Amino acid sequence: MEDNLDHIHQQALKDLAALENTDDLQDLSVRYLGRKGILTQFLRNISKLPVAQRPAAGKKANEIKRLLEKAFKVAAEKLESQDQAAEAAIDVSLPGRAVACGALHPITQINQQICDIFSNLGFDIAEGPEVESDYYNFEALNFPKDHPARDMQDTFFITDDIVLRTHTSPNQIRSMEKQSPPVRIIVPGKVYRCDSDLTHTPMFHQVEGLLVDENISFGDLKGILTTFVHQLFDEQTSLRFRPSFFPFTEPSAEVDILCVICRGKGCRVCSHTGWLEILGSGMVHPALYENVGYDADRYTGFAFGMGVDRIAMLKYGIDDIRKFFENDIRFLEQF
Ligand code: 2NL
Repeated sequence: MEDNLDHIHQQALKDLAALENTDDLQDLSVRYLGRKGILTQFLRNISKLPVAQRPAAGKKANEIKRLLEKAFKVAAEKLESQDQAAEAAIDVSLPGRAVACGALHPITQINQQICDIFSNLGFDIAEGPEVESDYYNFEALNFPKDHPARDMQDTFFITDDIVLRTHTSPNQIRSMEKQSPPVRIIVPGKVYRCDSDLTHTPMFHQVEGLLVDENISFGDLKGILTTFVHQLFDEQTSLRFRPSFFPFTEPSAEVDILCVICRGKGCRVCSHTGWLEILGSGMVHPALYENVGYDADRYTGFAFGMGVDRIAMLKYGIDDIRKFFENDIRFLEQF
């Protein structure tokens, strides 16, 4: 009988120790000490014991009841303070944490805008390798060996014959080798030149374009590039074509746009000229047609090239190109 009581006592203490919340404590209290609880039941049944056993059993049962009541009280206090600590750790009045949301890099955005404009004008997108042979990067583009024009490009050489492409033009050569005119392509991609300062990084992004067909004139070049500038900036952005030199075009022209900051009045960004240079262009040099097997008497065409990073700097008013590559989220989030 007394063993039985000890067993109830021990079991109750074990159950108490395993408790995790106040609701379960309530249930457990009812199970042992409630009106129909195990211990209460035991006390009631004492009257059915032989008379000699009753006083000892009653005494022991009451003592265990008292001990258990105390243990339940201690457990209740412990659980209560645990609940309070948990509530304090979670401040439900705080605003929720914002989910970090990624965005396209400003250069990617401008690159896509440029490609979209030319796609709508009927150009296909062509892409190719960043490691090129001397032939595709220079020779086929009418840079003769040892010609000083190669120095213009600050080339990274991998071997005497293999380079990091200094422009995306090698892909236009590959495209012309693969298909006959009409050719209308736009070639975006990373290019490499050994140059580094406020406005130059050793890797930058270029978009070049090429259109070859019968009866293509410098007027077509001006028309396409004017439409492009008006769509990328706005209709009020005038263009100016200045004579220039590239080995792969003849004649060649550099294209300036009216300064997007001061609208021609003169400011720091345009070095007080009122104009900003944004692309190089020209009529494809006939020597290139020889190299790709086109009939230079039948076909003419124009080509152009622009630096995406430089255009992104102008559009967003950024004065240090290196900001694009530092991956500072506070800078990148603004676009
Ligand atoms: C610039 C100048 C230019 C081209 C790139 C080209 C390509 C072929 C044939 C002829 Cl396959 N031309 N590309 C033409 C003129 C200028 O880029 O300042 N780029 C940042």
